[in-house]
Amino acid sequence: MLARRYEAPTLEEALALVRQDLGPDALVLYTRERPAPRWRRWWDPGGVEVIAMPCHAGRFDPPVAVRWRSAPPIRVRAGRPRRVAFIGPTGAGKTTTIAKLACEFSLRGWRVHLVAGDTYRVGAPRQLQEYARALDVPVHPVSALEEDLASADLVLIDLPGVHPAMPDRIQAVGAMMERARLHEVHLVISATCAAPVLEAVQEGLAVLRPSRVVLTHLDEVDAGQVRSALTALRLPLSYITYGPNVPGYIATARSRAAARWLGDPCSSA
Ligand SMILES: Nc1nc2c(ncn2[C@@H]2O[C@H](COP(=O)(O)OP(=O)(O)O)[C@@H](O)[C@H]2O)c(=O)[nH]1
Ligand SMILES: [Mg+2]
Repeated sequence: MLARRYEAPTLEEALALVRQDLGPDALVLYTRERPAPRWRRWWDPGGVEVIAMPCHAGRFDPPVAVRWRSAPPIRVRAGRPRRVAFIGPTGAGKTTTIAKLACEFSLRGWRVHLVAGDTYRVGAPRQLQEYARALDVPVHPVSALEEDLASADLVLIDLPGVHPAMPDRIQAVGAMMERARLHEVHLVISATCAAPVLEAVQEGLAVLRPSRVVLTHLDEVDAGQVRSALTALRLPLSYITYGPNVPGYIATARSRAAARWLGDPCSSA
C-alpha cells in the first residue's frame, strides 16, 4: 500500500510527521479532524488524521488520464428521510461503505438510521449492528423497509451480495428493493477486479437500476488498475473508499481527494 496514515493532535504536527517520514514533497491525499467517538471521549480527545504518499510513487505523475463521470454525493434534507440502498457483489465493501457514510453524516448532525437487509451472509447483521453501536445510530431489521422511518434524515440500506451469476438472488434483492421506496441505489464495486469483471457486474446488475457507483479498495491497487477500473465504469461515480477503517477513508467523487486518487472527471452527471 502506497498511502500511509498519520495522526496527531494538530494539523501542523501531523504534517510534520508526514514530511519526516515521506520527505518534503510528499503528496497529501486527505486531511480531516478526527473527533473521538462519543464512547471513548474520556480518554481520547481526538485529533487530526492525514493520509499521504511519497511523491516518487508515480501514481499521480502523470495523473491518471481516463474519462470518467462524477455523480453528486448524497444530499440530505431535514424532514425528508432520504432512502439509499447499496448493492454489489459480496465482499465489494457495501457494509463498510455504509458504516463510513453513517459516521460522516452523523458527525455532521444528521439523524442516520441503518437497515440490516443482508439476510443471507452469516454474521452480516451482526457486523452492521456492531458498527451501529460504535457510531450510536439505530439499526433496523429488514422488515423496517416497509416503514416510513420518519425520525431519520438518512436511511442507509445494506443488502445481500448479488452477482450476475446468481439470478435467484438478484430477483430476491430486487423484491426487497421494490418494498424500500428508494431515492438512490449505489452499486459498490472493488477496484481490485479486472475491467471485464467490472463491466459484467454492471451489466448483469443493471436490472436492479443502480444510478451510481462506489469504487472501493483503491488503496489495494496500482495506477494501472485504477485506470482500468475507471475505463470500465458505465455509471457515474459517487464515492471512493481507500481503506477498510471506519471512520474515514471515504471521499465523494467530486472532492480533491478523489481527483488525487483518480485524476479529474471528464463530466458531471
Ligand atoms: N483495503 C480496503 N479494504 C476494504 C475497503 N472497503 C472494504 N474493505 C474490506 O473488505 C472486506 C469486505 O467488506 P464488506 O463491507 O464486508 O463487504 P460487503 O460484503 O460488500 O458488505 C472487509 O474486510 C472490509 O474491511 C477499502 O476501501 N479498502
Ligand atoms: Mg456486507
